[in-house]
Amino acid sequence: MNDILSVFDMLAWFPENISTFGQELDNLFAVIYWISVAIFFLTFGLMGYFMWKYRAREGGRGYNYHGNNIVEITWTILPTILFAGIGVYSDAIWETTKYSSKMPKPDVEIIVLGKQFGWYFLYPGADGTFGRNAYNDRTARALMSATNPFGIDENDPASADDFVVENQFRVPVNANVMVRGSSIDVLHSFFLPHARVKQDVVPGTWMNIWFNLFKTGTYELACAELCGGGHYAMRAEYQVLSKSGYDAWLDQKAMEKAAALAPPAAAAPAEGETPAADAGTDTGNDTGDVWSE
Ligand SMILES: [Cu+2]
Repeated sequence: MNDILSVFDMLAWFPENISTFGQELDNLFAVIYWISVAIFFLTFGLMGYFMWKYRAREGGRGYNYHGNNIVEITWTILPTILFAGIGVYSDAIWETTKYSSKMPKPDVEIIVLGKQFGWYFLYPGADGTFGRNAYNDRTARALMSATNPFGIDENDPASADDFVVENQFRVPVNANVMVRGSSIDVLHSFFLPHARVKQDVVPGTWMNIWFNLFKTGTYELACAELCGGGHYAMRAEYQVLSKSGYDAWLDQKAMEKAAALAPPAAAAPAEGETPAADAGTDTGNDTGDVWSE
């Protein structure tokens, strides 16, 4: 019997669960899945049986049939009870995963922006606090640009260690991670299959997404909303790191940012390396050399 059932068990196709609330979600999924399997065989089995029983026969006569109140009331009430029951059963896990008021106190906060076709992440750095940006201050939206998608106000001292990465998502293990998600163009869906997280991100508003992952490793991050021609490429890997590994990564990023902001003393152009020296390499491409004329 188990061998027969395992043929239909698509639940085995799920990726490994690494989320604290994942098992509860998988149980809900399993209940709905097996109810669907049972109803599928019941309805199609009956349909096949009746097709055979009432098949065309020599001398058979069709007759008009104007419904049956008992049957119609039954097939209205039974699904109503079934769907209401699934609704009540799933409410607890829905509250746990999606209600902002029920989310645990975050250990780590990250801001994510979907874009065609990738993901920008803003980390608060080692101090764990974001400086002024478009998420926490609407007026900072004026600072948003292609090179500053989060509208970070670098004049705010708290912004000094805030850093942005593209398609490089890192979270610590065994921590309540709160992600504030939005999009800079169209609808995207922030999908972490192993973490059992899937949340649409919508331009113009912020969605709260939380999870707590109990296993370190490298996993898949994908966009689960058909968002344009490059949708297929909107995937990346993310890492669940040990606490020390995560802190080391934050320190490394802070150093990289400090180096990038430092005065470019060593990078000063050498003599003879003026823009004019490039003139001879002009390819004739109109969009190439913005410095000419
Ligand atoms: Cu997308």
